[in-house]
Order: sequence, then structure tokens, then C-alpha cells
Amino acid sequence: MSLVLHYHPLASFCHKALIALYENEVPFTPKLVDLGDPTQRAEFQALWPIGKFPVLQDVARGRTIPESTIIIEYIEQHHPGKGNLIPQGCDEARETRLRDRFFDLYVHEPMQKIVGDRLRPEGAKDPHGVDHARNTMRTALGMLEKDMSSRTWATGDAFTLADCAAAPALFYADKVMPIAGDYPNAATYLARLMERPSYARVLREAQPYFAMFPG
Ligand SMILES: N[C@@H](CCC(=O)N[C@@H](CS)C(=O)NCC(=O)O)C(=O)O
Repeated sequence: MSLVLHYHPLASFCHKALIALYENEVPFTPKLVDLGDPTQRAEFQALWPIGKFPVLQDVARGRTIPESTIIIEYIEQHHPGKGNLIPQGCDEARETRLRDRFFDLYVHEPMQKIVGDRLRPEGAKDPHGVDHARNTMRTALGMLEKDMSSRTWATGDAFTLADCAAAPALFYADKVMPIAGDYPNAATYLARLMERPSYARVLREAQPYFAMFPG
């Protein structure tokens, strides 16, 4: 099999890439990386020194592709399936990429900041950074709440790259800042994402690892 995905089943940005692979029904070999294991970490960093997953290797084409958004762009270009995750039209494609950035930068990364702080030892916490992250997330959820009053998916009627980004961002954001009370449309959208077969599969596969999530 040409494609190898270096990932961890619990890792939120890996969920994003997995959703796209499942949407397009692209065959790949999953390679679970335990970053806590120094040997596995060193092997992984030889591939991508930044050391963050997901990373996709295309053995046949001799390519290593990091970054979840770029992985999805690559899949769409070189291994397209039945999904059409980036629309053909320039304006629609740009809007999709904007929504992808929106979820990554203003929901996903603040969520990571909040979760990451829980893992820091006493005395090394960053309450100011966490407050800032919560405020950013609140602003983004407020914007999403308005958008989702009239949309099925992030950009309209079609499931796209933006929904791949939204699913894990909202799933884990909901764990650190429950969204149903203040953002009912966003909560309905999250429920729809969780029912989407591609993401339902990702969540099923992550199930054995959820106990590792810092609650
Ligand atoms: N911008 C990257 C972010 C990837 C990322 O933050 N991955 C996390 C897991 S969700 C990671 O590898 N964390 C391990 C670490 O930072 O040591 C992407 O979109 O792929």
C-alpha cells in the first residue's frame, strides 16, 4: 500500500486527516506513533523534525506530507475518491480554506492550549494563556452559532475540508467548554458531525484511548 499515515488515534489533528481518508475511501496503512517512547519519537522526528502528527508518507511517489490541511489537499489531488472535499470553484474553494483556518486557529488551537495546560505540572501553569484561549474560543463559537442557524455543513450543503477541521476541534472543545447551553446550533452541528460515518468511525477507533484524555 502506497500511503502510510503516522498518527495517534486520540490526537485531534489526526482525526481531521482520518476523516478525509475515510470520506474518500483511500486505502492506507495506519502507523501508530507513541511520542512518549524515545525511539519512536526519534524515528518520527527523522521524518518531520517538528514532531507533530499527522504525517502522511506516499511511498510510491516518494513524498512526505505533514500538516493536516496539506494532507487533505494532497489526498484530493493525488488520491481522490468519492469525496469532493475542496470545491472546484475558486470562490467556493477559498471559502472552504478560510473555514478550515477558522476551525484550526480559533477553536482547535485554543482547545489544545486549554488541554495542554492541564498536563503542565503545578507551578508551570499558564492561567493568562488559558483565559486568552477561552476568550478566543468563545468568540469563534459565537460566530459559528450564527452561521450554523442556516447551514447543514460548515460552508453550506456539501461536506468539505472545513468539516474535517470542525469535527475534532468541536468534539474536544466541547470537553473543555461544553457548548450546548450557549451555542445550540453549534451543538447540533457537532452532533451531525459525530453521526457522519467517517467521523463516527474515527471516534469508534479512538474509544480505547479516551481514558488518556486529561479530564
Ligand atoms: N498544524 C498541525 C498541528 C498538529 C498537532 O498539533 N498535532 C498534535 C496532536 S493533535 C501533536 O502532534 N502533538 C504532539 C506534540 O506537540 O508533541 C496540523 O494541522 O497537522
